[in-house]
Amino acid sequence: GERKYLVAGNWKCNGTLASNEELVKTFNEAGPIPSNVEVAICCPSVYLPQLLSSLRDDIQIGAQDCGVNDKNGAFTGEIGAFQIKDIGCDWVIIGHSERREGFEMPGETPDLCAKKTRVAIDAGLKVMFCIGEKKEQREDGTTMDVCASQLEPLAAVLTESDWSSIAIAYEPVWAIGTGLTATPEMAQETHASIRDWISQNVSADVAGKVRIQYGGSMKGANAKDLLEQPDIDGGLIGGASLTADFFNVVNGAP
Ligand code: 3PY
Repeated sequence: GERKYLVAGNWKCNGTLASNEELVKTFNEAGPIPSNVEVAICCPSVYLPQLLSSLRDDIQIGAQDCGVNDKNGAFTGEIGAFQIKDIGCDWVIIGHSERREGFEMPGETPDLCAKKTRVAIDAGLKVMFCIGEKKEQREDGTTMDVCASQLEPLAAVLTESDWSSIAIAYEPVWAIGTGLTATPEMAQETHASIRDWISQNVSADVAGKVRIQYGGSMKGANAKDLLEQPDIDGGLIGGASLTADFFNVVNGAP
């Protein structure tokens, strides 16, 4: 197809200098990356310099979030998109469901996720923008309403050309960290609906070009069946990106 697969690891809050060194060695020795696949690793921000200096050049590197501030300033604890770009990263994940949900703090709103995306794109980063429904919402049949409500504020802050810097990561929340995976057919159906939404609300051209990654317990054992679906253009990989199995996903693209 016209879209290159995008397989990205999301390490979440895992790793130490020592364990990263091991994993980098594993990935660096894992053999060639197929020419129809783009690969990225999004690690905890403190370890970005470690990966930038040690991970093979054909794996891109990204952060897992950025601040909403677009310049230096009094934002204690924040990391600016311009800083992520400054040290040499290509990507940032925005709006992962774990951040939308919140930890000990209130979670991120759809508007905040959209604003961060604007700031990240202006800083020259590419964004993996996560969307997806919770279990009750799938059961209620509102999956696509939820996805649309997350895409609307995004579409509102992007010009048509900005979309070349966006990948959409569809991650059904009930499949994250649970070991449950959407069946390839279920995932394909939602991916097709998301592409259709983009076609209706942005343009057919953008819909044809934008990559829609699947996320949620994707691993070597299920990657091939997912990646064979016509509207699944890659993955955002949690747990399996912390092991050699990540390369089974990379090599699972048809
Ligand atoms: C998962 O694989 O569970 C993820 O959340 C990837 O982002």
